[in-house]
Amino acid sequence: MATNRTFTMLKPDAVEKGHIGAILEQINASGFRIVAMKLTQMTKNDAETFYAVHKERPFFGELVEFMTRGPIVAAILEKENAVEDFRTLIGATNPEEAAEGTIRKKYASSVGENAVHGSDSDENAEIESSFHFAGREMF
Ligand code: ABT
Ligand code: MG
Repeated sequence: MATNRTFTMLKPDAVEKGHIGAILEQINASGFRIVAMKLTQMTKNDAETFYAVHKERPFFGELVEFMTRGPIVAAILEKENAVEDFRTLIGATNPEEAAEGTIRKKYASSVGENAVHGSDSDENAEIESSFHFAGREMF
């Protein structure tokens, strides 16, 4: 299996509740190497662009509102099979359906406020990483 990269955000709910350290600890313990990382806040325009695929969905307004309400931790992670393994580590979108021990099971409160993002394909990992980071910020 080739080493590749995925993109993650610790969302405003996780940051507000003080879970940055615990989540990064679990990410590191699961074998991911941090290649880029920063605390940042998305503007309304950023969130509308980042989540453009969900534009027609009924929850789009709330999603943009939520993702812009406070700072997030954006990061790029490297590991063998990074995209799939990170989705496994975070668990299902709805924390009630997330497996025991996953990040969403432990730290998410609802489908809307689900603590963490993980890219869903290698292609999206690339697009999302370059949305948030310049080349000189990736190591
Ligand atoms: P993300 O990692 O945020 O992309 O979540 P995931 O890929 O697991 O889930 P998708 B389906 O991509 O959801 C995107 C965001 O929309 C929110 N959402 C989703 C709702 O608020 N209500 C819903 O009914 C559904 C299906 C969850 C995701 N979160 N954010 N932020
Ligand atoms: Mg998604």
